[in-house]
Amino acid sequence: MSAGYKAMTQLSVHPFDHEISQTELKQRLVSFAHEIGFDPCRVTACGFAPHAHEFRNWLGEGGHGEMSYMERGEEKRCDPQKVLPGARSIVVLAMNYFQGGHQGGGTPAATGRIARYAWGDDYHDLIQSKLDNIDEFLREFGGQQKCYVDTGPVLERDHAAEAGTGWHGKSTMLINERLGTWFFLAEVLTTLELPPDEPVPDRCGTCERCIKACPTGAITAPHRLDARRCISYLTIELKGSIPLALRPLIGDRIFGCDDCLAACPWNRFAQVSRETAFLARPQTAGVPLRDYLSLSDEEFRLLFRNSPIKRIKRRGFLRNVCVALGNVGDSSDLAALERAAADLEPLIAEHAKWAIQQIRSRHGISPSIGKKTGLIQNAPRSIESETVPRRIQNCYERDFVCKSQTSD
Ligand code: B12
Ligand code: SF4
Ligand code: SF4
Repeated sequence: MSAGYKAMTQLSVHPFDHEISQTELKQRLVSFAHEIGFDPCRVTACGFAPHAHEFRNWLGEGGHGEMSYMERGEEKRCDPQKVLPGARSIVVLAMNYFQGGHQGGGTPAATGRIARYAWGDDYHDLIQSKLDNIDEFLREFGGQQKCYVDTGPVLERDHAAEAGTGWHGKSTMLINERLGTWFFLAEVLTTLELPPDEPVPDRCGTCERCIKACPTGAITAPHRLDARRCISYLTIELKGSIPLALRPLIGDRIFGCDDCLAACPWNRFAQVSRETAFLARPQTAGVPLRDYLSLSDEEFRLLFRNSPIKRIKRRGFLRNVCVALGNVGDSSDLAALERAAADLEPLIAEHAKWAIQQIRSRHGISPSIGKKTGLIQNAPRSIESETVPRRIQNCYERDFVCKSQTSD
């Protein structure tokens, strides 16, 4: 049980000893949610998703690409009663992850870009444990709950818009006038009836900056996103080969994409999150792209322990690194790419060969140069290529030292 929860229950009159009004229960819930790190916490009645029709059209057009879980959960996503029969309310929670500034170290072209949401620890684990606290809190008042963050069969943005957590931006991002777009959503479906909040007005106006900023044209019209073109989908969800035509448009992005978020003027008001777990990890700050290519499976797991990046495994991550190098790399990256072209994982090898071709044609390097001189195949590992494993070791050694010091 969290310290926050204990404090709240000590203050509260037990529900079975003393009836409290729905309004009072909601007030206590909101302050408890705030205390454990959520902001805002709002409520909507548990009804059919207002844009279920648009969601079904999106599936019908194949806008979800290979995300078959979206189809499997179709009925439940449209009707939350199918998720928790008898649910009366949906508590919508938001958690700010804005870190301020830019990812530390190096120039973006040399190091690759990772979407903000993945700079630090995995939000699923962190938020799920806080949702367990909310569940525990509501159980005290006789509620039965189902809690979700991202992975559940719920159209999260639809219910969040109903609760007034924000409005549906043209980028499809939910926008909150105080937080901008840099926040995660989570929902608690509950059998308790709580007073609903009001939706907020759409404040996009005539702006279309997100649509113009999208490098791949994935936002095909306001509120419509073709995931098959979205860099976030291509670098995270897609398991196989990245379509050739889209590779050059990915630029130096190696995990996710923030362009339509960064372009949104509502992010001018974003405040830095009070949750430090989302801060960028020192292990990956300023790592030259080519150095990632020397990671073994074990080193990859260590480097991205508790990070959202671990999900795509070494094969997916190195595939993305090859694409980024193909777009922004130069002749100094060829040696590392030649080694990756011989990787036992065919997905990595294929993307590395593509990257080599891109660099050669961009810099006018003849394919015979490396072969004749042996400069490329036999090139020693660059000094930097040793730094990733060393960084990992240093980090965990430091971690270990710090932990043992604090436990003294
Ligand atoms: C599948 C998915 C993806 C896919 C598809 C995204 C998409 N737009 O559909 C991909 C992999 C591309 C993706 C990318 C990202 N995702 Co995502 N994703 C999801 C997931 C699992 C489902 C989304 C979904 O249902 N899509 C189906 C389409 C039809 O729904 P939708 O795009 O949300 O559209 C809604 C509105 O646009 C509205 N609508 C439709 N038509 C119309 C018309 C009008 C006029 C209006 C007003 C509204 C409207 O209704 C739809 C249903 O609610 C949710 C979690 C969840 N369970 O909901 C997270 C989620 C949406 N993702 C999230 C994040 C953070 C991201 C990224 C920023 C990550 C990154 N940096 O790389 C990008 C942002 C890309 C973008 N512009 O959306 C957050 C968004 C938080 C927020 N503030 O909005 C969520 C909610 C996860 C979470 N729990 O925090 N994601
Ligand atoms: S996340 Fe990137 S690729 Fe996807 S819609 Fe937004 S700007 Fe386009
Ligand atoms: S960039 Fe403009 S149109 Fe796009 S979501 Fe933000 S305010 Fe709306």
